Amino acid sequence: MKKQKFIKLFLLAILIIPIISACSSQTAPYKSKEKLGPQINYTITGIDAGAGVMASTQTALKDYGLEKNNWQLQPSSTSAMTSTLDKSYKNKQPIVITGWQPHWMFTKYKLKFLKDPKNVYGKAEHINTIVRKGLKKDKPEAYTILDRFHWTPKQMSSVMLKVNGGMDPDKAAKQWIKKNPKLVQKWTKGVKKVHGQSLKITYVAWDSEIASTNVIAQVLRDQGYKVTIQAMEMQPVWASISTKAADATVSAWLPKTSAKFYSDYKGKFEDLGANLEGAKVGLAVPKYMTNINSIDDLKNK
Ligand code: PBE
Repeated sequence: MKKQKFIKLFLLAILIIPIISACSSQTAPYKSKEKLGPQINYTITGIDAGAGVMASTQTALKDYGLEKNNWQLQPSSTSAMTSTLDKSYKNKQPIVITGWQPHWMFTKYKLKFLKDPKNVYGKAEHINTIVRKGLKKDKPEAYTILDRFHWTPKQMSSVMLKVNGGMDPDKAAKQWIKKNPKLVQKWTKGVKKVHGQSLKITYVAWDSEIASTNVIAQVLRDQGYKVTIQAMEMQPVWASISTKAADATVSAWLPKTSAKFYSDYKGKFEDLGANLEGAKVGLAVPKYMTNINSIDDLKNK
């Protein structure tokens, strides 16, 4: 008798515990009348620790007095952050993320950047093309095309959305190039084809940089270069250009996000200017969090 009772209780426990924990871990829908902090355990959902937006967010936690009010930044990865965002968004739950544009998350979800009165993240960013010293002399054709490479956030987003939809980045790049012959021609006009020359481009595998790097790599392949692209963390990207282990990167978010590397490697690279303007980095929340519109609101509301 006792044994059967024990087995029944044990089975019941196995059944119930997961349900209870699921319920308890389940964040309730956003309550605009209650303070936000307790609803999300004072946690901002971040990405890879080496990203510039993470460093800026640590600064924001201090400058906005959030750190001393228990707020913390949870490092993870872009994919982990966007899947958490997806779950929260579908259940109208509260969430604060480290966001940036261009990025498909702003197309897929109705998100808003939080106002940043202390200008920690900067108003807008531009993405610059950085090449190794001597590239102009050694590979003038590549140098010219990299110098001319310039497109818009909308154009970058169209490639990113294809990749986010499951298309291979290389294929998405080829499709975009086929659909935008006039613009690509502006980058390659009068540049002679090359043969048997290789080129190495490094980047950080953020969705935005996967799009830009695959597009410029394919344009340079169409010019005759044997192009290899290699993904790595932010600091190694800058080191690869400064040590001439690589020829170029098109992933320098400036003036704030990559400021540290720009000054650390000053004089050891050539900056060819912006290949995209109108980018933005900051803290973002779903628009259904009607009460939260400024970084200050994280503390006060
Ligand atoms: N990002 C995307 C990068 C730059 C590109 C915003 C994640 C960063 O934070 O460094």
